[in-house]
Parts: sequence; structure tokens; C-alpha cells
Amino acid sequence: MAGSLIVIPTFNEKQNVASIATAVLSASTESHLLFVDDNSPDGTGALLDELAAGDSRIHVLHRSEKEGLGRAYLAAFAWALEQGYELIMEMDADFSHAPADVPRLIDAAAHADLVLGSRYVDGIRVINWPLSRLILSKGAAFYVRLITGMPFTDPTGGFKCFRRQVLQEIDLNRVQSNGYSFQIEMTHQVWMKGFRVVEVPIIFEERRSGQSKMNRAIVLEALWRIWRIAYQYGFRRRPRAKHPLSVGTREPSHG
Ligand SMILES: Nc1nc2c(ncn2[C@@H]2O[C@H](COP(=O)(O)OP(=O)(O)OP(=O)(O)O)[C@@H](O)[C@H]2O)c(=O)[nH]1
Ligand SMILES: [Mg+2]
Repeated sequence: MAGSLIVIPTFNEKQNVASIATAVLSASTESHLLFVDDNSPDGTGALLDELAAGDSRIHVLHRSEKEGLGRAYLAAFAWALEQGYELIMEMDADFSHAPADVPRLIDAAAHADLVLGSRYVDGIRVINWPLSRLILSKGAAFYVRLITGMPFTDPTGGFKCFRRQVLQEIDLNRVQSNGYSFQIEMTHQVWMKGFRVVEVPIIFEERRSGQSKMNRAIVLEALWRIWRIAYQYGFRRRPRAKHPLSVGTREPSHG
């Protein structure tokens, strides 16, 4: 049975993939990596195949067209469950998420069903971000909390770690979001099912190279989807009960 898998979706990330693979695998030597490439026109896919051929810890899933982050992750989760990984992480290719933080997220998953890397727990930790981007991100967090009651500081973040059971228990077919709202929708489902979600502070850095895939459509999708996400749970503002498989509900051992 394999341990942890770090999933990195890529679209035109040729400049980043080799260095992120090296950095992540040296920060977390026991982990495996799965890149999910949507047939990037810049040739990222071919480069990923070369990396995978040179290191058995690197895997690649090729998809025929760009269908967004959400679809890429869902395909990766199905693969990860089939392969038997215990922990499944999400991470960006562009060095916004520090490879050195990977072990901290993995460690936190010993006592949580879902670990969220948060830029905003106990302060604001973003480097080189334009103020407009920060306002958008903080505004999204406020909006999500207002409408759904979900109490996390950074619900749009994409640096997180799921326990296997969580991905098995949630209805992945039901997840429809694609952009940032994918992150919100996944976390909301996990939380509403009564799983234990914890936030771990991370430092987020603006991408070093390559192009942003962030656009107006992604923001608009998030704005309306939040309503749908809340509606699906009857606008209930907290989980009903702890999930029986939650690590948070296990009997503490005595002596
Ligand atoms: N497979 C796949 N990966 C994607 C897609 N859109 C974005 N990604 C990847 O998802 C990760 C996050 O996307 P980013 O473009 O960095 O999004 P962002 O962090 O909001 O924006 P910037 O950092 O400003 O570029 C990166 O590794 C992207 O390459 C997609 O449609 N398909
Ligand atoms: Mg990015």
C-alpha cells in the first residue's frame, strides 16, 4: 500500500515542472508525484513523460483537452484511490506553494481528515501579490463564510491534504465546480459530512514564471456557485454530526 501522493495539475508549466518535481521529492522523500496535464500546447506533457521515465516516484496523467482544474483533480483522485494511496495532496506547479511546507501538511493529516494550507490563519502571508489579488482572495473568504457558514480562513486555497477515506466518502460525481470554486466545493462537502478539517499556516508566493490561468470567468463561476453549494445543503450552516470515519472521533487511547 502506497503512502502519500502529491497531485500537481499543469497547463503550460514547462518552465516549472522539472524544478518543482525535484524540490517536492527532496522535501518529502517518501511521497509520490502525479502530474495531470491537459495537453499543454507548450509541450509540458512530453517533458513530464521524460521526468517520469527517469524517476519511478513520478507519474503522469494526460488529458486530451483543457477542462479546468476541477476536472483534472477529479481524474487524479480516481487514479489515486485506485492505486491505494493513503494521503492525497493538492499543490500548484508554479512555486506559489512552498515544497518545504509539504511535510507539515502531511504531518497534520495524522490528526485531521482534511488539512488546508492557509495564507490567512493568524495573519496574512502572501509575497509579491498585487493588492487587488489579495482583496479578491480575502473577499472570497468572507463571502464564502457569509453564505455557507464555513469557518475557514482560506477556502479558495489549493494546497491541501486529504485522507483517503474522505475522498472515498464524498460524492465526487456531484462536484461540478471547475475554478476556485472547486476548492470551496470540495472543502464544503468534506466539512458538511462531519469530517475534521484543520488549517495549517503557509506562506504563499506569487508565481515565479509562466502565465496565470486566473480569469474573470473563474471569479464569476465562484460567485454564483457558492449559492448552489449552500442550496444543496439547504443553507444549513454547520455539519449535523461527526462523521463515523473521522480521525477526530476515534477513542483516545488510555495508558
Ligand atoms: N490540468 C490543468 N491544470 C490547470 C488548469 N488550470 C490551471 N491549472 C494548473 O493549476 C495550478 C494553479 O493554476 P494557476 O494558474 O497558478 O492559478 P492561480 O494560482 O490562481 O493563478 P496565478 O498563480 O496567478 O497563475 C497550476 O499548476 C496550473 O498549471 C487546467 O485547466 N488544467
Ligand atoms: Mg498560481
